[in-house]
Amino acid sequence: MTPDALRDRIRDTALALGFDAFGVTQARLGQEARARLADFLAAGHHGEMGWLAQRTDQRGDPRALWPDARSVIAVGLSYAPGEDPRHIQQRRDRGGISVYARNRDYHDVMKGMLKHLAQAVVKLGKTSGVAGTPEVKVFVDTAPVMEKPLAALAQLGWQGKHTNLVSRDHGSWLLLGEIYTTLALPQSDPRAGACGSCTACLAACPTDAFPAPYRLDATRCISYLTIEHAGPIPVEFRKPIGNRIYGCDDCLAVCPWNRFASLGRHAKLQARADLAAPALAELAGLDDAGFRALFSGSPIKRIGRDRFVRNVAIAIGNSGDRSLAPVAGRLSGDPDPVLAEAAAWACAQLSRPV
Ligand code: B12
Ligand code: SF4
Ligand code: SF4
Repeated sequence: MTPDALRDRIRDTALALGFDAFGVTQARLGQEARARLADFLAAGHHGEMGWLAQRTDQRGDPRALWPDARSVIAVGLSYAPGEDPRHIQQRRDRGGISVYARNRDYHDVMKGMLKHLAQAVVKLGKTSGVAGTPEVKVFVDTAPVMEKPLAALAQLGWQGKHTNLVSRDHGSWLLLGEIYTTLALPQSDPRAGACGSCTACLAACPTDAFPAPYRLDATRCISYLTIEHAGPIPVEFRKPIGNRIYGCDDCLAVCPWNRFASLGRHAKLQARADLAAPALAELAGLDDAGFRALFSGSPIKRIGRDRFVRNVAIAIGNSGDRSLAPVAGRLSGDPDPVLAEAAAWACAQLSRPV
């Protein structure tokens, strides 16, 4: 089998397994990506995500992570929603959960599929006539891997001004995963696509988290503030957060390339009915056991009840719905001091004259 034919067989297998995007690049990142990572860290834009500043040699170079790696297979799963997720912002007694987190944890979904694809890569590699048994390692999100620049090199799309990968076929709604392999596979053919003069995502950000196009100050991003940040949410961001209780999609949702995306076909990544527009009053009543039961198998489980209900308290403060004042009042006596303070802030917001 020629190397091109081998790559195409792997691509066909990936698509048959349910992946929506596939590409191959060499196990190498340019100096530019490393320099940009260094700039991001030097500016402190990673905030409390100290793990981003560790193992930067491996993050910036696939071969520093695994010296035997020769190629990177990059794949994407579409989670394109059926409607504009920002609609929930009009329903202020409800909480807005970002699109990727409304059902099963994509890490689990993607990892299972990647393992099947990796087995197929080994099998196809062995039958293709290359010497020895090919080796593979699979990654999704949490490893020291710069997934966006690698996916861009593998021609899945390009990094948009909101910094995420934009695909011609799936807009801004692709989740990424990779297989590093010892197989030498040919690079995927280049595909056109670019942001051009568009700046819609930069203008759409409620917290001004983009100091410049292609640069994100994560410490201002609602995704960081509601998911990664453990302490009190700085007061300047509380109003702009609105009713977003886990992550944010505004910069993704405005992208004009989403026009070409058809609804994601993975049932496990489509919104669960009870998480599409959950009532803030009900979420505020969750104790630890209730939280774990509601979010079993969901990525939200990772942040724990206290941080999640802290976010719910901020959303209650922004609801303008005085019937929620007793709910906030109860939470202001919570044993978790960060949650109690957020709830006290919410009470103060709701008692203000309108
Ligand atoms: C840390 C992290 C976050 C942080 C920081 C985000 C960030 N942009 O860095 C926070 C918590 C804020 C976050 C939020 C989200 N994340 Co996130 N996150 C990551 C993670 C773990 C690492 C990203 C990273 O390396 N950041 C460091 C900086 C340096 O990297 P960078 O953004 O690529 O920076 C580049 C640009 O600044 C660029 N650059 C600078 N100047 C210029 C100039 C030009 C001309 C160009 C072209 C580029 C350029 O160069 C840098 C290096 O390439 C990745 C998974 C992974 N292992 O890669 C997921 C990942 C990026 N996240 C993902 C998602 C889905 C999200 C959210 C949409 C979730 C949500 N709905 O709330 C938001 C989107 C917010 C946003 N606009 O980025 C997906 C994105 C998929 C995609 N299509 O790109 C990833 C890839 C996870 C996955 N496996 O699918 N995330
Ligand atoms: S996810 Fe939301 S807060 Fe973060 S950069 Fe995008 S629009 Fe801004
Ligand atoms: S909204 Fe516009 S600028 Fe932002 S990523 Fe999409 S095309 Fe690029």
